[in-house]
Order: sequence, then structure tokens, then C-alpha cells
Amino acid sequence: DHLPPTPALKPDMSAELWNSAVRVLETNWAGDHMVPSRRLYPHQWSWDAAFIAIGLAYVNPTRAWRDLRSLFEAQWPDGRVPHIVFDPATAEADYFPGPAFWDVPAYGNRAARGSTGIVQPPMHAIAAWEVYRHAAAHGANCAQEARTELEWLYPRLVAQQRYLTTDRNLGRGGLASIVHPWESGLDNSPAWDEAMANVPADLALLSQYRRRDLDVSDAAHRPTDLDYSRYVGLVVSYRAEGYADAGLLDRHAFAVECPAFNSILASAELALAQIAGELGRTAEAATHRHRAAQITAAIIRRLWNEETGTFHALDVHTGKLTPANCVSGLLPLMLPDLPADLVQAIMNEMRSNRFGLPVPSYDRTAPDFDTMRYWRGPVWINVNWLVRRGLLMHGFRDEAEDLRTAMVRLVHRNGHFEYFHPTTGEGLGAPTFSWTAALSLDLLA
Ligand code: 9WN
Repeated sequence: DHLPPTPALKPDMSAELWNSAVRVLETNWAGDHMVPSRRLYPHQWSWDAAFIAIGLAYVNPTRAWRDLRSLFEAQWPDGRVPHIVFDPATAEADYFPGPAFWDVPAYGNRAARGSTGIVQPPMHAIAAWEVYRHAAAHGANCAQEARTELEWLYPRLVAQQRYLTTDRNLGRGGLASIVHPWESGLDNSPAWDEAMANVPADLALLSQYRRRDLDVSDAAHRPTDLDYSRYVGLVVSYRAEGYADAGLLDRHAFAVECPAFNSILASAELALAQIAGELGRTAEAATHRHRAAQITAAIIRRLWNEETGTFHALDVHTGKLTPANCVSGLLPLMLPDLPADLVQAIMNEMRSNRFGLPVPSYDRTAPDFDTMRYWRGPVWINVNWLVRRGLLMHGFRDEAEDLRTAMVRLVHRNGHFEYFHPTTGEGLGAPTFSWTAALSLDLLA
């Protein structure tokens, strides 16, 4: 059940990809932060900033730190890191929903810049540790800068974890709930279909606004209007009480525990343990390791499905696991303490005709597998990068190398697209997308 060995990459291919990735990151740099894409996403996004920093570490670590700092300057007093930090130089009409729609309360983010009130997967501790590890290669000044930035970030990363593990422990089982599909970063994933069916779809509400994304991308590649009407309704619901989390379950229609989000949450604790160790905070390092073990145990207890042999999202309102087989169910492979039988089950699932490498975002055999539409089929570089991390974590070196080579070829052949057609490899979505470029650098380094 092993793939045939892949031929080595040609040096000129690697050089071309490296140079084009650097150009994308140059184009998308906006002074003190990176935009995911100039036209489609003209602000700063949370988990994008983490993936971007991982790549910038090789070519411009100062910008990697600057990007993370810009994001965390917009952190809320309760510790939440907003999923978008708005650029005041960008017009409200250039992205929907913009800052006026989110209307976050004055006690919200402290920065002069506006933000949203929701979060995204907490990739930042992982990114900070990666950038720090690579900084020394750039000389003494960069090593010094890295130390200063890591010390600045550490308490903020801890506050982010506290918010997610405490205020967002809506299901009371030790996992963080997402309260909007945008919080998963896997926006229209079939993993939310069941839970979203219980969210009122108010198309009249949506019709009061203009979907800017449809002006700048192909509608067949984007979530539907029905999806968007629910997205907007969920913001209105969370916004009504100033994005407060106390009692949220009783007044908000969507609360889900995602295996990918929570695997990243646990991995962030492990990265914090390494950061704390580096900063000489030995006792705190042990606490972070303990928390990672607790989150891992809760993921297994709450999200594992014996029958499908994979992990699924849990709808907190109904207490049911959602049936869809999505890539998010494979991401607990990132967890170093995952028991061997569960690692094996994920590997079986990944090697089956439902997935294969590079992994699509959804089960290829599902009747509603959609090769074009966003998180319902296409291949994304960031999730494949996370899968590769998991493969390396558990010693699957050949598959990790095959996946690396496949990703490099995909991007080299098709461009730094936001996502890719899962059978033809055609580029879809935004054409010069920052995390595709940034993670290409990491794959080549
Ligand atoms: C909503 C920026 C973001 C990514 C998400 C991706 C997409 C936004 C959108 O773009 O979401 O947050 O407008 O569709 O799904 O993962 O962070 O690149």
C-alpha cells in the first residue's frame, strides 16, 4: 500500500519556485503586515499570518516577527486573537463583511485598527517557535531580535490559549468550540453541514449587502449565497451581546468541536512548552505539556469514531458527531501522543481512495465531493503542510517526502494559487496567495 518512489526534484524547478514565492511575498507585503491576497483578502488574517511567518523566516525574519506583532497588537483583553485585523487604508467596500459590519465593542481589540470578534486556529505558537529556530541562521542580530520577539509574544500566546481553553470550553469537555465556520479556517467544509442546517438562513438579510468576493473571484469556487446568509446571521447573533461567550450556547445556533482546530490547540501547547523551556520558564513548560496531554485525551474521548476509523466534528448542541469524512479528521496525526492504533487508523484512511496524497479537503468518494468549491474538495497547501508534519511526527518519512515533492510540483506547475483542483491540479481561487508561497519556501528549504 505504498506509493511508488517519486523522482527527485530538479534544481532549476526548486530555484524557480523559490524565486516566484519570494515575489508573491514581496507583492503582498503591506508595510507592517502581509495580506493573503491583494484583491480577495486585503486585510490581515490570523492563521494566514502564522503560515506566512513560517516561510518568511527563511527570507526575511524581521517581517515574520513584524507580521505576528501586528496581529497580536490587535489581541483583545480577554486573550482572543481576532480572525481579521482590518487595514484602515482599505475601503469598507473592498471586503465583506468589513469593520462596520463587525462593529466590535470598545472593550474589544485595543489596537487603533478594527478587527472581527471571532478567532481562527491558534497556529501562532507553532509559527513563533519555527521562526525562532530558523533565526540563528541569519546571524547574531537576527538571533537577538528573535529572542526579544519571542519574549514579547510568549505571554500573549499564553493568553490566547487561556481564552480558547476556558471561555470557549462551551461543551465542558476540555475542547474549544468554534462558534462560526470562519473560525475553523475551513469555511464551507461539509463537516459543518449538519450543524449549519440548524442555523437560520436569512437570504433577505444577505441581500442588504454586496458579496465583494464574487466581484473578484469565480462564484463556482466560493461558498454559496445560502452559506453566506448563515455566516452573516451567525455574526449578527454573536455581535448582539458584544461577542461575549458566557451563556453563548443558549443563544447561539452554532457550536462545534473541530478535530483540526483542537489538534492545533494541543500542538500550540507543545510549542509553548518549547518556548517556555527556551526562555528558562521550566515549571511553565511542564504545565504546557500537561495541557497538551489533556487536550489530546479529550480529542480522543470526544471526537473519535470507532465505526469510521477517523475523527469527526462534534455538534455541541446535539452531542452528535457529524458524519462527513473531512480532512480535519486526519489532522490529529499532528499529535505526538496519539496512540499507535489511532495513528494506524488515520494512515489507513489517508491511504484509502477517499483521500490519497496530497489530501483533498473532503472524501473523494462522497456524492457531494466538489472539485471546485473551496473546502468541499480542492487541495489546500496549508492542510497538506500540517499532514506532512504529522507524517514526520510519527516516522512516516517516505510518505512525508512524497507529499513534499507532490506539493512542490503542484505549486511549481500551476502557480501560487489559494487551492487546487484535486484531480487536474488546476489552480483555483486567488492566484498569488501568500501562504501557498510561504509554505513553498519551507518545503524547499
Ligand atoms: C473568511 C484568508 C482566509 C483564510 C480562510 C479561508 C478564507 C475568508 C473568506 O480566506 O476565508 O475568513 O472570505 O472566505 O477559508 O482559511 O484564512 O486567506
